[in-house]
Amino acid sequence: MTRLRSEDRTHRLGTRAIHAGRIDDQNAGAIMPPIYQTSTYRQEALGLNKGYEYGRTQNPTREALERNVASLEGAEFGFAFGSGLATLDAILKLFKAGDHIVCGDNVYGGTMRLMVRVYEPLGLTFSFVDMRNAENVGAALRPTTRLVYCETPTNPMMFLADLQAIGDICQAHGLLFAVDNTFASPIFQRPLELGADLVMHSTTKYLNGHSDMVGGIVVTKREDLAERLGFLQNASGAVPGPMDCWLALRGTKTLPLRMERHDQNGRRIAEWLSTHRAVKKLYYPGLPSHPQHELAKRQMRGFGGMISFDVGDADRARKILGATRIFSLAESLGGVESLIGHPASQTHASVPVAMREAMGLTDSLVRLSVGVEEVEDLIEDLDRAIG
Ligand code: P1T
Repeated sequence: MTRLRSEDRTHRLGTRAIHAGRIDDQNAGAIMPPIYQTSTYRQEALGLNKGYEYGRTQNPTREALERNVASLEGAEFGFAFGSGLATLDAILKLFKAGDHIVCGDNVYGGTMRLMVRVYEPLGLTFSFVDMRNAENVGAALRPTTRLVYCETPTNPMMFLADLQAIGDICQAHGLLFAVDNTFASPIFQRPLELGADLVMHSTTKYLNGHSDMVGGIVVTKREDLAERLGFLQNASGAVPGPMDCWLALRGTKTLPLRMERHDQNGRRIAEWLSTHRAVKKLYYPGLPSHPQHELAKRQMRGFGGMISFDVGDADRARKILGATRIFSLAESLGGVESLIGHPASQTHASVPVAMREAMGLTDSLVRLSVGVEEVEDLIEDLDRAIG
């Protein structure tokens, strides 16, 4: 179980991003955390070791990442996994058959697939509700409800959930509250301060920021949850390798800088799209026209680089997706390079069509992950592609 040390709790966010979790390398004084690429550790005698016994159970590079992200989120404990979905898998294993979970109706397609296709057959029950209105959460509660799970902003509709309001409901009913903070990152949103018990990330995205690994992490302040998650991390064993932890950790050092630029570029491009005649609907919480802009300003410090827009015609969307030159057509998000995607056939293909349509996730919806390139180049690229 990886717990923060006192030195991981000092300083401001931008300094923590670089220093929290630091490994004090006695061997050579390496500035960067060593990659402990080892499956096991020499033991001096039976039962006598340096706190490391086996690579699934403990790894110093992994611990450095866990401390770093826990520190950024204002947590005490962190647990890294082999993917964002492996992280959610561990969270869902906190529950047992018969337990009920309330989840946002717009979440990453793979999140819903894991819940409905893997855990529902094992006896967990789920209600998917529109969390733009916190009252829907209260209305969905049952005597067996144990967890409320939400993304905000959501993938890909950029809907927001009022974390404080949902946190209050959870507290009043003794429920756990877990938030997927992948889209905002701890630089722009810190759910633990607003009532969440667990915060998870796909580290594949903004935390790594360079599209060169797949991983996930969950952090918490609560020792009881940490004990259970630490047990599950070892018992189920979906741990990330040390090299991937190192890549994520290298990424978090520049997270504040990158987020600032994603945010600047995101705002500029959203404003530009808002005046484009081909754009029928635009989803970006940083625009005053976003129905939840006031909430966005209240609970987020920036709005980031994720933008979705609807061009009203699937053929037109397909043409745009094939015509950009700087924006690459690809799944995933949060890297320094800009990506363009089609949620209906890519990231959310596993979501039932009726549910997709009800939330506005149409075949003509295009999703942008705006990178950190020169924004004028990005606008020219989109201008050429949208026509
Ligand atoms: O891909 P993985 O690291 O397992 O993370 C899953 C995941 C969890 N939560 C959110 C909000 C996500 O966006 C994702 C993965 N999303 C994509 C691959 C995507 O392109 O949207």
